[in-house]
Amino acid sequence: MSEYVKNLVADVKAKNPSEPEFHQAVEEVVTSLEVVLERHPEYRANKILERLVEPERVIMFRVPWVNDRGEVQVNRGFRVQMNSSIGPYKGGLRFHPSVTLGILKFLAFEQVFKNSLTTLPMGGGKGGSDFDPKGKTDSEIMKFSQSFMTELFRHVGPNTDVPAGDIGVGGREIGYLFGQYKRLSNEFTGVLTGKGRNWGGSLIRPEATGFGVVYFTEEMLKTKGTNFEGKRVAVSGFGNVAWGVVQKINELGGKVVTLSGPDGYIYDPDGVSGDKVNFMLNLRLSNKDAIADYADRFKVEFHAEKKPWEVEVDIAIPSATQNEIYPEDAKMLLKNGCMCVCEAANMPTTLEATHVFEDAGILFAPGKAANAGGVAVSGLEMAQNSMRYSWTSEEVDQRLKMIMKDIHATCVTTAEKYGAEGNYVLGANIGGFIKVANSMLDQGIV
Ligand code: 2IT
Repeated sequence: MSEYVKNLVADVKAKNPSEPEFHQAVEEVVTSLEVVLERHPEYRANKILERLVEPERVIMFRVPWVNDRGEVQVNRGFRVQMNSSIGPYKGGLRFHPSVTLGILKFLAFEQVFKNSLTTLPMGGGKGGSDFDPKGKTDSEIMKFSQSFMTELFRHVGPNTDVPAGDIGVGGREIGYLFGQYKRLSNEFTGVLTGKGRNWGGSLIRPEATGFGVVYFTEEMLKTKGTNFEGKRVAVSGFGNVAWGVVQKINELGGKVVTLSGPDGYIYDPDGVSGDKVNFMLNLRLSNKDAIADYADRFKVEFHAEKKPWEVEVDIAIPSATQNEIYPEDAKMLLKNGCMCVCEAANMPTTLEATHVFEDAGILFAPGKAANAGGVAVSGLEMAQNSMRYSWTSEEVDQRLKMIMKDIHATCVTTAEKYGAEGNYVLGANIGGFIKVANSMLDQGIV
């Protein structure tokens, strides 16, 4: 690491204590950027990196609401507006008890590069709350979402900041948030993406993250002359992203043999297909945040408190949350012959585990490239809303496929250009960075 990058990372740590995930995301990106900084002194001279690690704006607010028993509840709400150099802030909302400012800053930071990679004009942001949907009733989720939007509405808008879903926020929550925004602003507008298909949502948005990940993985496999046919795949999570991943892998002839939740993982040697895929959707809607019911229902193995990375598979697609693959998990995957790891979640692999994969030379793609299909179709939803028009599923899917191919090509050619052939982490970080950095240069010191 150069002195400059070392000092930059040290400054970020000193200035943002107790935000380890943010430090991790920054360290990964700026380390990849060293070669670019050498070739382009103007980035350093204009303090592009120092500006990138400082959010343009952070909004924190109280979210008071009343539960079904009449008790007053107080949660914390956030929106991190990270960077708007290439478009309005864009990024999801996460409702989960683990949400802190640091978690959202890491996600917003990642989102800046991810959105740049999509080829669409979107800046980066992220928001959410420490609200725990687990065990809540539908009416409690509605009341919370309405209170959350009662403050957020003054900070967002179709040309300012366009939130969407993330963990704990799906079509149902987006509906409640949208209803409240419309009521407060007296405007029917594309302020959120992931909307219902009857009221401005894009077809394929619910599946887009998962489908995009699989299209990206297909491109990676192609570089090794292979495909999904007959491949065994370990998937973690069971939510919206995993659901899209499973569907598309089935279509392409692969077999998903694991799913996981905070309670453990299930091993289904016959593959998650048919009715089992619909079952996943109902599990998420049940607000139980557990996978054990799948094992009961379909009579398969359940491994309590364990992660799926101990199963013998060809491909691993972590689709749950950050930091779920540690070096020991990475080594286990390699030992069992895994040849490709594609991140569907945001930063599911620790820095150390990433190095294990890199040293082994297997195919490894970072989330900011591989899972960009979700936000890409959000961008397409914004385009359709602006036109007051909607495209067919085929049209949206076709565009999604093209975008994922583009992102893959950007990663591959950028890595080659900077002397790191096959390094998707470097390719994605540099590829995402250049467009944002040049736009910042164009727009002056702001
Ligand atoms: O992590 C992500 O890219 C998302 N949660 C989707 C963001 C979006 O605006 O669609």
